[in-house]
Amino acid sequence: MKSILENRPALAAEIDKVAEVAGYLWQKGWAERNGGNISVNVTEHVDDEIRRMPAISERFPIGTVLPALKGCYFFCKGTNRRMRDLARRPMENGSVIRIADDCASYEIIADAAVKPTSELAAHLSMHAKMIADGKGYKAAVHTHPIDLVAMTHNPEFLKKDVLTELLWSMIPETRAFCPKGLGIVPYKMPSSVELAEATIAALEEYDVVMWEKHGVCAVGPDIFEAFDQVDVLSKAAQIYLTARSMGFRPSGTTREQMDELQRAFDL
Ligand code: 2HA
Ligand code: ZN
Repeated sequence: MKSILENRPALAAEIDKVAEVAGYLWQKGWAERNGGNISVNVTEHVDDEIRRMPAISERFPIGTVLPALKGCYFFCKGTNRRMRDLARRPMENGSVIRIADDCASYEIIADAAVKPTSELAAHLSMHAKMIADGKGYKAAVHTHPIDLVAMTHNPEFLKKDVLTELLWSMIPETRAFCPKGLGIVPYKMPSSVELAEATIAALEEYDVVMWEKHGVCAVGPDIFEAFDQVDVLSKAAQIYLTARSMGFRPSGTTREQMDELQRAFDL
């Protein structure tokens, strides 16, 4: 069977990036079994031939109505699929979906009838928010970084911006490359619409959002940028945990040092 990627180098390049990041998530230990998911808005790569492609699945409800997604197409990791398999064979472990005109349902169009991620409501809600924001963001990742998830088991770190300030103070790059910090979403049932709604509310202020005792979500212009933000935050968490395991509380950079950085980089 002909792949949708054939003779579409720009679309194929986006899927290559997804596969590369899927490999990183596995290597980092953030993607046990089917843990985590990736989605990319690929509408800009859609031509008339793709628009005419018949559905290869029934129509499934999203669980919520997202008018901003009318006419949009997404590549999504498949539900119950492993990140490490997505890395090697993206089109067998993910699929391209088309949002139906009712903006409340979708159908799969290529390459195989792989049903998308169980967190589809959250992913598509994030994409609707990204379109509304108009900043050209196209990618969303949800993953389970050990260090950051562990930190959410401390109620102190769930208070607004406590974790952000701590992570910023561990290494200057965190302040520079994750300037909005880390939003916190209190625990909600995985895959629920409530989790999706709380996530997009938190994205008003942040590009990376922590789901208490579950994982992170990050958005960005492409999947590399979304991944980088989680990577930077996880590095800061590692520095904190390494210092604690050496038996001391890290002093952290001072508020003055952070403010100096903010001015220098216009953050
Ligand atoms: O896709 O991570 O939150 C598996 C998950 C659900
Ligand atoms: Zn998860």
